[in-house]
Amino acid sequence: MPAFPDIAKIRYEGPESKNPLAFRHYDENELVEDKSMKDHFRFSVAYWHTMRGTGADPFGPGTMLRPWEAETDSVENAICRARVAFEFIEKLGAPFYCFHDRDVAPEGATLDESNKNLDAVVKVLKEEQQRTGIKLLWGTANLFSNPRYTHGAATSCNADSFAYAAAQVKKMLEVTKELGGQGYTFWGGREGYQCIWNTDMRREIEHLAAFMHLAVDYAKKIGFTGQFYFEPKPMEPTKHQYDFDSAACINFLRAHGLADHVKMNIETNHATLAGHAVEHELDYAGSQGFLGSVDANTGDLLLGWDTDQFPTDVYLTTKIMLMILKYGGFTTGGLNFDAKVRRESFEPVDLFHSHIGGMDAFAKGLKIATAIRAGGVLDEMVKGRYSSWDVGVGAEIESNRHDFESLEKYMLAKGDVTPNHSGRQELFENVVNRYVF
Ligand code: XUL
Ligand code: CO
Repeated sequence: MPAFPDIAKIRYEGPESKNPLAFRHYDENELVEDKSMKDHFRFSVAYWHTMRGTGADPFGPGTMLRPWEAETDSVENAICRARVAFEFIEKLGAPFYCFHDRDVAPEGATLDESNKNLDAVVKVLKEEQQRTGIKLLWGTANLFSNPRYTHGAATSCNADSFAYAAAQVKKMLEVTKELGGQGYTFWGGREGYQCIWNTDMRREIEHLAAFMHLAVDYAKKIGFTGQFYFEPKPMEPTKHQYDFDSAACINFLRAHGLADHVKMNIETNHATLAGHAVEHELDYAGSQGFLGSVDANTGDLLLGWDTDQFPTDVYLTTKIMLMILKYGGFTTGGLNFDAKVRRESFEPVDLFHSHIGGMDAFAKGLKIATAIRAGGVLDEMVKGRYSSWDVGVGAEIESNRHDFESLEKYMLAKGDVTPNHSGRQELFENVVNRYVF
């Protein structure tokens, strides 16, 4: 019995289409800069939101109508849900999905039972992957929901929490390898603290690094060659998360010998919570050689928490795609919709509307981004702004031909700095808008 009997495969119908269950801009086969849209985006569905989101919030219980869900969270129900997930992803036409261990299979009474539950569902996920050709973008482990992680996992004051988390990640690395997953994501969950008085920060950060090294070592041991990612998030659930933003994460990776093994998974809403724009986070990670993957969503700028909404703003998707293209496009990574439908959007069809809207917004953003690149005006203007570095003293400094004494001599002879170029921010904004409308 299909879970979405009235919904056929979502097709591209073009910009004039009024069909709410069709793409207007996302045509997976269309070539843009010599690459199909499908390969540019590598869209992924997040199992935890799309299949497990209930719509619960701090003020009330879940609202989602999901006729395929049974009352109890059994392995049988998890298997039925996995089949529904693949019906959904296949009809949507997304090539990838992502999940945490506890999203796909219920936690058992013991670690051993949890592992067996996971194995039973993974068998079905593998079957469904083979049937549909849908692939696993990355796997991860839920190291934050169970009360055993109240103080965090790798950064907990309780060494047993670290050990339990290690066992969970060990299992998920095996599962991710079994499913041909192209990556593995560390998201801090509760890796941070609430109160400085009860916290040994140096020790906690060293434990986090040790944990990642153990994961890298185990991946090597079992032959898992996927890319590791670290996902920054500045707050929620703890007040001070150690993985605050790209800069903090990259510093941590470099300081602890992890730079060759781990790249960044940048999420829009997490960037906003850090007081950054996502393009800042992407440019920072990309310019440092750490850009790996993207959790595509958006936050509500008036609410100020992690609302995980579907992205529909073409300025946002244009900026993201400009950065992805600037750094050479995805290799192992992709655009994972770490986004959920609103509590009020409780019907199954809303899952389609939300993903279709996000995919179309990215398709339009990609087209605008490639037009900006092809036009070349923006690049030329940026280059012009830095032209003092292309000749004379600028070029000499860049090629290490100066020291403080020679620069002092140069300035004593020259006298003072003459302001050269206006920043022309308004003109830059207008140039971008030429391509948007
Ligand atoms: C939480 C979040 C996670 C990670 C994966 O805010 O973004 O779902 O993406 O653990
Ligand atoms: Co995320």
